Amino acid sequence: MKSSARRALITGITGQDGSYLAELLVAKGYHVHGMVRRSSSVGTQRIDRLCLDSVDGLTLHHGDMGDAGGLARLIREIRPDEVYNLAAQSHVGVSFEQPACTADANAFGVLRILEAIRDVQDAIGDPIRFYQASSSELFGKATEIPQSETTPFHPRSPYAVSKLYAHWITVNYRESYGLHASCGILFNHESPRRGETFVTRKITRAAARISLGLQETLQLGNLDASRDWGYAGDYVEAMWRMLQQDDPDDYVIATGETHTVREFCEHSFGRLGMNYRDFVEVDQRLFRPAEVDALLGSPEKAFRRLGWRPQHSFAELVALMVDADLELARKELADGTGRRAGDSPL
Ligand code: NAP
Ligand code: G4F
Repeated sequence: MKSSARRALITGITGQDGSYLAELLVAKGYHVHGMVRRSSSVGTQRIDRLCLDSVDGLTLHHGDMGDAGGLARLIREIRPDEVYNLAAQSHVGVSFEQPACTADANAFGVLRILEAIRDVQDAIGDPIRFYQASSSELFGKATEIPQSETTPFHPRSPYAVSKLYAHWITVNYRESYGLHASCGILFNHESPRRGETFVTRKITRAAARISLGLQETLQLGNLDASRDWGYAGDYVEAMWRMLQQDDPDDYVIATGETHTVREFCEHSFGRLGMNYRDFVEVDQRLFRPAEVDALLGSPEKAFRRLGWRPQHSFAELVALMVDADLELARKELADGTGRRAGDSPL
């Protein structure tokens, strides 16, 4: 029996985007089902507040992108109206160290979900709309500036190659079986909930800790890479809008502005009255075997068709991340929990 509330399944609900999307969908009256993988320690911090606030609007299930049977059972039991596939080994640098497990979760995991959706849809007749988290990493060694939906792909990492398969298998299931399946080609998006080993969060966390004497230096790799950085809270709205369209399609989601890692450092340390040059050290071990030098998105199609616009500027993004990390660092100082050893070497 289907209840009247629309049902959404989010894989990767414990991640940065999953937590913002879950909040958005619960606020819109959805019943959200979140897939969580089993871990030796609980990893649901980003959705803890939501779990407390929306007892009736959120149900968590165990599942893993590697487990085809479990994914199929979940979709059969939940019978979601919408599936948002956000689960992935999402760190580009780590994908060079773990290419096979990256491919299994990010590429074949998507195939497993698409197969499950196809089977359930055929059996029950109700359409299930599907969102795939594609990435600007697909453009890699980009042949056009800015990059749009028609720019050729040239992936530069095992992560990007896995996302390339995921992207094309989603397009293929749309064309072959008529699935309402859309890919959001999202450029980098950040927030205070960003994982601590991605460069933006690594910088804002370190700047805050250094300003309070909890850390002395920050080791980074390539400072000259540039990215089109937006705010994650804005980007999940675009995901939802894609699935509300009559016809499925693929969309670039970006701000249309690019900044270097060096500029991100300047702004972050500058907000706390410091010069990044006094604290940042370049560590050759943090360079990647193949780099994506520059990314800049053209979100024109999303502006026109989805009516979507980013709501936060680059300066606002840096400010909200630095301020949140300063609050966290103050708490660490007060609790005595700050790690004196400093930043993660990753
Ligand atoms: P994230 O914070 O790293 O979250 C990834 C999520 O996937 C986590 O919930 C993680 O669970 C889960 N996961 C990883 N491997 C899994 C597996 N084998 N089975 C089940 N769940 C698994 O990533 P994000 O920044 O929110 O990004 C969301 C999605 O968008 C990802 O697919 C990413 O590749 C893609 N994307 C991100 C960006 C960006 O700038 N953020 C841009 C383009 C595309 P745990 O909590 O247990 O680790
Ligand atoms: O923050 P990053 O690790 O993000 P990257 O590689 O752009 O990937 C993120 O965005 C993609 C969208 O384009 C997503 F698909 C993906 O899932 C992920 O969310 O690195 C950004 C840049 C790179 O050029 C990297 O070489 O920063 C450079 N960088 C310099 N020093 C560093 C560091 N990156 C990390 N993680 N750590 C460093 O110390």
